[in-house]
Amino acid sequence: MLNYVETISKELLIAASSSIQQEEVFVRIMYNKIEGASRETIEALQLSRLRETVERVYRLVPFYKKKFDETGIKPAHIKSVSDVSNLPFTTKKDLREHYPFGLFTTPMDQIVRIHSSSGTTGKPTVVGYTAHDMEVWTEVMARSLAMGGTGSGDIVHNAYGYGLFTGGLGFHYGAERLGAAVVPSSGGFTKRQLLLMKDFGATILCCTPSFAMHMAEAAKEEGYDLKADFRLKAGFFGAEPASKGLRMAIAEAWGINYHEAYGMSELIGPGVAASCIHGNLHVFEDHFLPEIIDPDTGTVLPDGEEGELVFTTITKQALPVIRYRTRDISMLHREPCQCGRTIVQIETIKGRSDDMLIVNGVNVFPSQVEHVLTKVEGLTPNYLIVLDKKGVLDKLEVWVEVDDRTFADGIGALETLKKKLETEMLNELYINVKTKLVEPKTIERSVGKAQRILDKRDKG
Ligand code: DLL
Repeated sequence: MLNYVETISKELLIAASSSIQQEEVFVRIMYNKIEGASRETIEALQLSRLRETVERVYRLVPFYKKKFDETGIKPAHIKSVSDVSNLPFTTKKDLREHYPFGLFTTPMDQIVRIHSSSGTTGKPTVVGYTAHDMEVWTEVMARSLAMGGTGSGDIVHNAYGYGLFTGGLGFHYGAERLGAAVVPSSGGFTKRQLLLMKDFGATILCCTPSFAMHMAEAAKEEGYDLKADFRLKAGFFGAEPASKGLRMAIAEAWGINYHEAYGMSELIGPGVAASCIHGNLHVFEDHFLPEIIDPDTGTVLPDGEEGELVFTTITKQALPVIRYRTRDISMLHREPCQCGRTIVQIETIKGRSDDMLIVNGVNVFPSQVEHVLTKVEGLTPNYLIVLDKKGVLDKLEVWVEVDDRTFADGIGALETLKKKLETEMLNELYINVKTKLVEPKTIERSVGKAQRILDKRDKG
């Protein structure tokens, strides 16, 4: 019987008629090789890369040397992949305290790119790439996009922001590597985006889930027929959490396969994990070593248990990070996927531990609220969570837009809908949530990451 890599190779080689196509096929086979490898092969590769990385940061970055010395850890102590859990954590605060380039391992003449995350307070987080880092990034982005069958002949409409944000340029390089034609449209200008997507015959859409939903709504308003006027077959959505309901609504509205893209600038940008045709989110663990920890104690948790994702980069040159605390809540799975990939899977991100709302002692993730909204007929996934104080108690209110039809049905229908929604919220979140149904198109849309929370509790 042919193994996974051989099956793919055979299928692709049969499909490839020209030599250029054959070359692309070989690139894809190379990418796929590690993704379907045995656990021993993956771990052997990870161990040698981990050792190199640990040795590198110990030798070149005083911050790491000091931290390792304080805990009595030496690079030579890394004997197996699981030994990574003996190393100290790195946090966003550490990056900020070494602003801008203090944790780089290379002199600036080897840096070819700098990105930075906006950050609402204080200094931004700055990340740098060597030429080799750019090559790794391009590879993992190509591998992400290949999960949706992207290749030459595809038109990739890239509506992630270009600039300091890693989304736009990350997807750009990956799509080009696969031989696809990229339309670098960046964010905003919804109507023009729709026009270009239709006229250029975009087959792949890349943007945040909230913007994908917004574009679907705008397209309907403009009188487009989403399935007949567009040629989209797949989309790569990420940079923010999206509930199952929202993911399904986007796939349904556009008539496409929904692929998720996960990553963060501190690790590389997008390209840390991507979901396959079966909807499983695979980590490119030949470059990023994941762990799940208890966010309060720092203890490593077993597969299948929910906690905070921690990553160690094992091929980065300019800015390797050791046990970086992402604050993202997820869990690991290692069962082989139907797609043939054996690389570890992460559960779709539930939210960030620092986004978790504590309402009168009960933990609530915005994604849970969104999940309820997408289950109730008559609502749109446009919402705002408003937190306030009433005396000593927290008050959580959800403002949500109703769809045009429900709005036209009048007060009676809205009252019934409101009651239904509040009951569903209580069942899902175990707290009383006040809801406010608002007119269609009254909640502000975002072109990048959506802002869903308004917390008024701290202010006076
Ligand atoms: O958002 C990189 C990216 C761009 C990923 C485009 C995917 C697509 P940062 O701006 O540094 O980088 O933000 C990283 O965004 O820690 C998560 O909290 C969140 N995030 C990213 N992808 C997902 C996702 C980019 N698929 C932070 N689901 C991360 C949920 C996500 N949250």
